[in-house]
Amino acid sequence: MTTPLDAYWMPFTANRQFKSAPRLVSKAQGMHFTTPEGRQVLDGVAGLWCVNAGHARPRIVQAIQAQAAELDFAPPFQMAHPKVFELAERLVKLTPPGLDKVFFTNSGSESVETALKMALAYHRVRGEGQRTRLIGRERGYHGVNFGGISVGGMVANRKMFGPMLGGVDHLRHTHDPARNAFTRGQPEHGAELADDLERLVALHDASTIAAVIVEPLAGSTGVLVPPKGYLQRLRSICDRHGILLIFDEVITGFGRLGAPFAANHLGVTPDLMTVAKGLTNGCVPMGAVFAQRFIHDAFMNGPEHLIEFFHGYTYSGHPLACAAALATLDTYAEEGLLTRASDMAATFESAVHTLAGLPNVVDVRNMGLVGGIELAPIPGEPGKRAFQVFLDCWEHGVLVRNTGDTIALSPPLIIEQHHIEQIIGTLAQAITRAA
Ligand code: PXG
Repeated sequence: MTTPLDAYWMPFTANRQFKSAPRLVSKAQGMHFTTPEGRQVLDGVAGLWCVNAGHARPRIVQAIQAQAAELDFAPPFQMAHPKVFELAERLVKLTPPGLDKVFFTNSGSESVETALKMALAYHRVRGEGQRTRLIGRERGYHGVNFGGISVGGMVANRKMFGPMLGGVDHLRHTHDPARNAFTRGQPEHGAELADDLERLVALHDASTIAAVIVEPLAGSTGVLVPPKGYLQRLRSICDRHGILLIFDEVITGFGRLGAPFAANHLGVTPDLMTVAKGLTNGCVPMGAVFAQRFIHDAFMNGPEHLIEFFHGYTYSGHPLACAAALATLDTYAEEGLLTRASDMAATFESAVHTLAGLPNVVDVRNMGLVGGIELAPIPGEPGKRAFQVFLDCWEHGVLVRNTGDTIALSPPLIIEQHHIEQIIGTLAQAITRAA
């Protein structure tokens, strides 16, 4: 390495470990990264759950190049450019009926903050300003900003940062290995955990609760698949009490489970839905919040020259991001990628579950093109075994993701059988070596 590594403080990274043995990628194409030394690494995680159509897709590359030359920036407040409208219209055709309005952001974290603010302001504009309480879930991940870590439930993301937002409470998580370990697809047990919301209503009163936010499938915490009927039950409790339901679809959006969104796949429509990542195939930062028409319409009151929702980002609906997103949607449509995970799910499921008998594998979970392999921690050193497996796979040409002691897989949706075999084969050897 000739480039000094000192100045860059890396995000969500063991900086000292990394800088002692750097892992760099300098090119990417299709299912593979290439390292500066010219080594090919198969991408088992779509970059970071985002490169759903695979890397360097020509249509997307060309769209970004052309857009940079044509219109580099357009002010997003009191002004706009044509592609942002075109993109919004295209997107709401993919969402479940009712989610007809879309607000643009630049990341999943910003989408979450936006959705939480929309929920609070929605209740206020309709005269229920006392609904200020936000409910998240243990083990939830909703990005790293203050709203997101407040409703989130991963302790390492919370404990360093003070009291965070007030008036937040949490549902229990749905992980129940005693009853559900090694389930293929959605677990049988746990729908009743949605009743935690009834308990919180009994504790706080529904009139104080604005919204509940959950990931339909919790990714970052280590792939927790929703128990059968759980999200339906949450939906009906929200309906009963006038509480908004927010789905954080930052990783489940854009085909990960076999339909455009988990909401379509599971037949449960939230009131607000956050996305990012696969929206632009990871090429240009962009996020979005989909809102039910009734939420949007509640804001459309008062004098017409006044701003209805005091929120937005300099780069909301950035022209480069819009061009990338439009070309991404074209690529998804041309190749049927938003439903391809359902075609591949059975093959992927069988392959992932072959890891079940290996040393220290305590659970295997899967849904669509998402897999989670949970390992027994090394006593006294939580997270270390999965980190070893991650490093071993990287050295043997496969990129996987470790979180806690779980290995997560979320490959590009263009994956073929032989890629699945390579990922699982490499992982099996790495898990065996980590015993
Ligand atoms: N919500 C969810 C459900 C996410 O998975 C975010 C929000 C935040 O998105 P941004 O774009 O602000 O990072 C995410 C991000 C992992 C991992 O290891 C997953 C994410 C981020 C970092 C690591 O699975 N997802």
